[in-house]
Amino acid sequence: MLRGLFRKIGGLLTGGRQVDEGLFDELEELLIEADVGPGLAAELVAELRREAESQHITDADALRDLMRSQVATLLRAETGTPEIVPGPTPPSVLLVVGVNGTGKTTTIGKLAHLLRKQGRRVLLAAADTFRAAAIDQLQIWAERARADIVRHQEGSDPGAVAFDAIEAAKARGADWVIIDTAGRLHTKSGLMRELEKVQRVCRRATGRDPEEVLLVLDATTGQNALRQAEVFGEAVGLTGVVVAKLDGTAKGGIVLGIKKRFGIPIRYVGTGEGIDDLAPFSPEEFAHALFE
Ligand SMILES: Nc1nc2c(ncn2[C@@H]2O[C@H](COP(=O)(O)OP(=O)(O)OP(=O)(O)O)[C@@H](O)[C@H]2O)c(=O)[nH]1
Ligand SMILES: [Mg+2]
Repeated sequence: MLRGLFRKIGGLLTGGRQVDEGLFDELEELLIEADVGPGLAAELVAELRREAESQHITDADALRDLMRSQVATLLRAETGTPEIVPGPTPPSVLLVVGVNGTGKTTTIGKLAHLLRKQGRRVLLAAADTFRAAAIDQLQIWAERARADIVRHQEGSDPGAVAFDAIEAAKARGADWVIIDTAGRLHTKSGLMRELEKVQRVCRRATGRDPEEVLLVLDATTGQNALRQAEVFGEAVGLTGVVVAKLDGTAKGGIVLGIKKRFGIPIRYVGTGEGIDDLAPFSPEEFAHALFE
């Protein structure tokens, strides 16, 4: 699924090449190129160098195995499971946030489908009221995934949509409410406040925090993703990240940076535009894909 994510790195650590300083330098360059970020790339390579020395590793194949386990360890979620877990009583609430066009609405369609396949009743809340087209787009996903939807008019209050959706979910016995929100520039504080309001409304309707606040990141945006995670994290307290569009890039490095810097678990990865193109994130698979 993630094949070729880091093609060049895979090419570097093969073919019985000897481990020397030049190899570590090249590796660091390639990690930076793959959006791992200069600081983290240097850190990873320094640690790899130390381990390689202490284990007397001299060929690239063994170094590759060492790096795979290093990366898998970094990515393993210390807290909780990689997949979403429902709250104590239904409905559980999943709030989806992120900047414009990262893949929020598409991810919601895929998630609804995933939960439906597990026999859960799902209700989508069209709290991206900014454009009529956004509401229609969510409606189409609801139909595809066989989920319910609560929608209001274009331009209506997103908080009111979230509240009505949760009330409808209670009445209909839905297990999950997934709230779509308008993409927003993380630099616009007014819009960030609006998001906080939606979250407060959720608390009022259920008496607890949303089970999940998922930030959807576009894998192709590079290091700016870190800034997005920081700002959305401050505003609404993220519980997890979905990295969408991993199929469209050879630069999956932000996954490492996000986990390392914020400790937020990567819950799912998006690998295409289809309804089945979402998979629970696997650190082992990701570490393996580094060198395929
Ligand atoms: N290749 C690929 N395309 C994706 C993926 N996820 C979403 N897309 C595409 O990215 C584009 C934007 O997706 P949306 O789901 O509308 O993004 P959004 O975050 O809801 O956008 P706004 O509501 O405008 O902020 C669409 O063309 C999707 O088909 C993915 O995992 N892989
Ligand atoms: Mg959208």
